Amino acid sequence: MFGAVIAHRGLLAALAFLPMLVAPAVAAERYVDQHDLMFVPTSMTIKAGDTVRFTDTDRITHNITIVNPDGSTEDKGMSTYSQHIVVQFDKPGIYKVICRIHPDMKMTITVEKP
Ligand SMILES: [Cu+2]
Repeated sequence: MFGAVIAHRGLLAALAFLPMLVAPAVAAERYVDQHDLMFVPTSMTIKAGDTVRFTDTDRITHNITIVNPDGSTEDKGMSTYSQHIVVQFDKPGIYKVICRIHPDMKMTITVEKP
């Protein structure tokens, strides 16, 4: 009986680790600055499911608008100095990121299959 309890606990311990063994790679967070009226960097390649943290390091207000691969847009809002906006990219494709306030600010994010 005692041995059975020990074995049971061992099985539970093994099951607890199972998700770590079978789970896909954890999504990464990548970083982009809005600096000197530019996105830095101006392009990056990420995996589907990753998030990108856009940080406004200018002392002015910027906007984050995502242009999806199909041309539709999603306005993610405004940021001011030191604030950030986090966007998750779930589907593969080529996305543009623009600032509605400063038309010259743009970057490309290529999202690959995970
Ligand atoms: Cu801007």
